Amino acid sequence: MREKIAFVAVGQAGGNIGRLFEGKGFAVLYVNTSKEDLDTLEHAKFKHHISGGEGCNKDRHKAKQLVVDDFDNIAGEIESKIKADMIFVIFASGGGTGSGAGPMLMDLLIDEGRTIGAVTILPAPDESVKSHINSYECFMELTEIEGTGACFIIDNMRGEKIGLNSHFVDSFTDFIDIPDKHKSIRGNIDKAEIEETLKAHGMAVVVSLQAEESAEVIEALRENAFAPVETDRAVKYITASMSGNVKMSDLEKAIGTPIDNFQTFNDQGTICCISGLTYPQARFEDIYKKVSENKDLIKKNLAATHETGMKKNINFLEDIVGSERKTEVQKPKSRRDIMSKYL
Ligand SMILES: Nc1nc2c(ncn2[C@@H]2O[C@H](COP(=O)(O)OP(=O)(O)OP(=O)(O)O)[C@@H](O)[C@H]2O)c(=O)[nH]1
Ligand SMILES: [Mg+2]
Repeated sequence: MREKIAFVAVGQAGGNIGRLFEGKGFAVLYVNTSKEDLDTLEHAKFKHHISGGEGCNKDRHKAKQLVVDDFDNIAGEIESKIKADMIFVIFASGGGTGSGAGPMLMDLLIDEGRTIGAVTILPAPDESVKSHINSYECFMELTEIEGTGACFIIDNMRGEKIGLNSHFVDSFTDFIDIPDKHKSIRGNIDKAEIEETLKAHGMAVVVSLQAEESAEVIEALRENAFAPVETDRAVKYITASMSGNVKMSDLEKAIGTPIDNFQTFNDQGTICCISGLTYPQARFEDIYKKVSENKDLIKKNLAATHETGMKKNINFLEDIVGSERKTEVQKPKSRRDIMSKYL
């Protein structure tokens, strides 16, 4: 199953998580505008430096332009280095390179017969306003792309970054390994069912824990799914290998009734992935709030540096803060159309 899934790791955070996946035996292509960041990835097999890039210092627009100019090379690297049915693009939403390039890359990579998903990161509440602006913009773009697969969200609010990285990578890998490792006369999960779970459009959450009771699993899911779980949340699949007294009926009661469930059993621990979830609107609202609350302060600060060429940034900020919810964009047809949507 591991050969069916590959990763494109963009930016520094993407690289940190990509390394862990490469360590688990997955194919990973590291992409960055910063050569220095790429150099820190020792023993990484496939690296691509976006030509002309010297880092993006939290400037999403700069990242997008660089990706547009270098897209043929990036696409070529993906085709030749990581052949897989499913590609997950990994990026932080709060920086420049990954945040700017991530959604646009996903959009450009979608084609028939291949699933493009995401592993992305939300900034912790104590991070800068700039990180929050970037994150909000990034998710506005990401959630508008049609035809994407599962989008996993690591929330830096939930703990220390490096710990969150390995926690996620371990849980995801445990999930992928279910068909090979867990066989039960009471029911099996096959590779096609894992794939179907990961193809579902929307947010996905995965947990793997030593749990004997349903309540422990539900608690872990709630923690990862932005508790308290928002009401009227949709869910498409619940896929779980369960141990002890953990029961699918309990999970459904707590999470919501999915379109389908896939289940197997084992005696070591419970691994559960829920997919096709609605995005965490309440958490996005918090991010938006932090940006709006600081709007006047940011404007004042930027006005003070007006003469030094910062005026463009004021407009940039107003564009974001003023746009609230962008209206639905029609799915563009050509690569050029997709690119221009982001610039
Ligand atoms: N969970 C997690 N978050 C990280 C990690 N590294 C950075 N972040 C978060 O990611 C955001 C910054 O993104 P980076 O990946 O450093 O930025 P980048 O994509 O390299 O972009 P630029 O350096 O601005 O061009 C912030 O919100 C950080 O808190 C990591 O290893 N794990
Ligand atoms: Mg960086």
